[in-house]
Amino acid sequence: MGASGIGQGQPDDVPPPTGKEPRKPDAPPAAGSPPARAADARKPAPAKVRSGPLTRLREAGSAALGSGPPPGPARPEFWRSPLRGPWLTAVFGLVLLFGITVLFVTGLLSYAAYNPDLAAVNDQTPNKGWLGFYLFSWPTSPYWLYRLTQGVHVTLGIVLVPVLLAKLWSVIPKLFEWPPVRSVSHALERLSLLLLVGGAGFEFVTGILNVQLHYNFPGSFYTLHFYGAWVFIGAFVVHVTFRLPRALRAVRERPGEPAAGTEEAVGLVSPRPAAPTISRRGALAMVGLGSVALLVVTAGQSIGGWWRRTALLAPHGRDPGSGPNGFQINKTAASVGIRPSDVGPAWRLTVRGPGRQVDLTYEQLLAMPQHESALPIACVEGWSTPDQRWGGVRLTDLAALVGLGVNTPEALVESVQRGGSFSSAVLSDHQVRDSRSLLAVRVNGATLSADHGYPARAIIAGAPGVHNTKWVTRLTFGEPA
Ligand SMILES: Nc1nc2c(c(=O)[nH]1)N[C@H]1C(S)=C(S)[C@@H](COP(=O)(O)O)O[C@H]1N2
Ligand SMILES: [Mo]
Repeated sequence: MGASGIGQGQPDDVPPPTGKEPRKPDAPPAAGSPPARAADARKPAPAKVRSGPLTRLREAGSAALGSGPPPGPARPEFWRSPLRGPWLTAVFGLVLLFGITVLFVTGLLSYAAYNPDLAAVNDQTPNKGWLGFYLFSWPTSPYWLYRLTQGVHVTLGIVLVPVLLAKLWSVIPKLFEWPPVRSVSHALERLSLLLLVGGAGFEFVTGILNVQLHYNFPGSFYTLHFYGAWVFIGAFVVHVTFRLPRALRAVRERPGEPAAGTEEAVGLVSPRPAAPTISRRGALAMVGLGSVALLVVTAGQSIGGWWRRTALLAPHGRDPGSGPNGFQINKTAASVGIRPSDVGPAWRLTVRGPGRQVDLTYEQLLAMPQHESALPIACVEGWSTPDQRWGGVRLTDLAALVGLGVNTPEALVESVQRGGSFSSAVLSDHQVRDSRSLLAVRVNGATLSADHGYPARAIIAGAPGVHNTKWVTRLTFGEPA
């Protein structure tokens, strides 16, 4: 801590000033001090820090020779906000530690919910290798599980944006650290920060573009967001390991920061702070208010029903229409090229099992035992609907048509839709066997609308929306031939 008194005329053994002490906004920059550096802070102050015209001259000379920071953001005194300091950075950091952990876990769950190991058509990242080590067969109960985890993932991701931006703002002087690289370990640390900041930006940007339906990035969203998450979380773990103790120490102290020049303060506390226009707690409250505002205009899309009207940022629109089919539609029939002839009188449901096949007309399907189940649609984009009352035929009853008994195997569900990664899906055996899983022909007492999948669609307990295939024309039970 030898440098803590630099520029403030304090001997080294004087403790750093506390936040209660009045600051001196107009105090001149620490003229004789070299830029505060963590390494310097640990060394005893060299004699030359006594400021004076001679020292200043020497400083100017060494700057000219390239050893000092160039004018501009690399100089600590360039940054003048009196708010920056270990306390504020630590508070934002701890909020992000909690929030990003939840984002990562719910993100991994979202991938698991697709049952990617079951079949190639379910897997958007087939080359994941051991990154899929944690995968498990997605349960059908509780049936609202995906609605919850994905709603939390998307809503929290949006709500954390102000906190992320504030955290980056609070540490921005460090981006311009001088010299940019001091040693091999310092270079490695900076590289990990590049992955951390770049990774965070990448994950938030791809996630938000996806939920806003702007698929304007190269490659598949799933691939980018999945691998990006692993790169980011690696850097995140490294960062938390090194910084958590310091952050915990900082929040236990008062918002007033240690003096400029201490190890904690390096790069954060301005050596030449401007007069404050807001307190640290005030700044924190403003960021919190920003997050709450985003929560209020976002959460409604995951609650659905009446609350959807409050989802000002929902890209699909706030009014899904009225009547039994009046709930959120993802892709309309027209938008994915479903022709009236595909779903007209010529439509057939083909049911295939080992060595057997049955073709049903729409009327024959309606003549089978009809059941009801109340299940939501929960999309990966974070929106969902409250439970809808679906009516149709149990998947197990359809399996029975091709001679399969109680131990119904997994099933490939295919749509009349040509192409598109969501036109087919493989359901696990326990998804098929769940008595709530239907090939639905009705919803809320009415015939399915064209956009909700007429003549028939899959409705699977607990599954993500993407596995509720619309405009179904073929079911293949067991090993696809
Ligand atoms: N054939 C087909 N089925 C599909 C899709 C699709 O694009 N094509 N989208 C899926 C997705 S991603 C969701 S969230 C749900 C949405 O169902 P809804 O439009 O009836 O609300 O349908 C699923 N079924
Ligand atoms: Mo979806």
